[in-house]
Amino acid sequence: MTRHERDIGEILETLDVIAWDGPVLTNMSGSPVDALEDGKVLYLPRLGFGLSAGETRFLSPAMADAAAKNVSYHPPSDALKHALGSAEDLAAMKAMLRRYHEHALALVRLLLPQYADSLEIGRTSFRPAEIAGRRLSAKRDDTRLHVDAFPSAPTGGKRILRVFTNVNPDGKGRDWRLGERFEEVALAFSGKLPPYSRARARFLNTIGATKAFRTAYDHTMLNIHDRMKADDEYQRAAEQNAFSFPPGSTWIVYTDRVSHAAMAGQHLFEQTFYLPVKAMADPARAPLRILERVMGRALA
Ligand SMILES: O=C(O)CCC(=O)C(=O)O
Ligand SMILES: [Fe+2]
Repeated sequence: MTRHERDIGEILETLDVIAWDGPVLTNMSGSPVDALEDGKVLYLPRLGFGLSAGETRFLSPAMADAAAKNVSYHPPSDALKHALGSAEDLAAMKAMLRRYHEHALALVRLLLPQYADSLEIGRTSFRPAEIAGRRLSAKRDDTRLHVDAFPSAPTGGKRILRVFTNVNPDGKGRDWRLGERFEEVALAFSGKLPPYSRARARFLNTIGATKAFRTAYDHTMLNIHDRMKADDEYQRAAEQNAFSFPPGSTWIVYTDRVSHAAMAGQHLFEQTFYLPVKAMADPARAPLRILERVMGRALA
């Protein structure tokens, strides 16, 4: 089977933004929200995240605990996790992640003003470890094409919107693969799933294995995520485009809908947001609704 690519312009929508609070120069025909909801990646090639002279020392895998690999920050509670260093280092790292969070929030408010009142703030992460060559189980291996779905953090259908910025100081890109459209993914992987059990979902929630109740939607997405990653032939032969996001660039993507894999790269910032389906410009484009159409039943 020959592997197909799409024209990269069908996948990336490029916007010229050089400051986190604007202005935005674009010759896009539609709006940024339209492109995103349609499954495109908003690519901002000239929007970087500047580190101060003191912060560049954090560009080292030694700053994150070995098991987690990423430093994580929760803006609503101001809690920093998985960071290593002196009390002073931790305070400075926290301030750096907080600043990234504020920039990412300003950016989504600028580009996606219709979401401003409905966005929920998720975690901010700093990823100082090289991602190529890690040995992980298929399920945890983000070098395999997947749509995001997290075993312990069900969304109930809420969208997962993420902002990424490559801050690599040595000119190294963040090498991604971008896969086929979600409609195709849904057709390929939503058949013959293990049955959903509300009783099991309740149990998982009661014992704290999930942070919220795992709905039929979450069950479906998690199974699709795992099946995509486990399928070697799919990984090899599915339609996909390689793209390297250079240092000093930012991209925004609905990772619950866009099939993606991160192959190589080091030093990245990321901010996660959640958006209720009803806050979308067109809720019919949510994975929840697409899956319901493909599977012919309600999932929420
Ligand atoms: O670290 C990256 O470049 C992206 C990994 C990934 O799949 C994700 O964050 O959803
Ligand atoms: Fe992912």
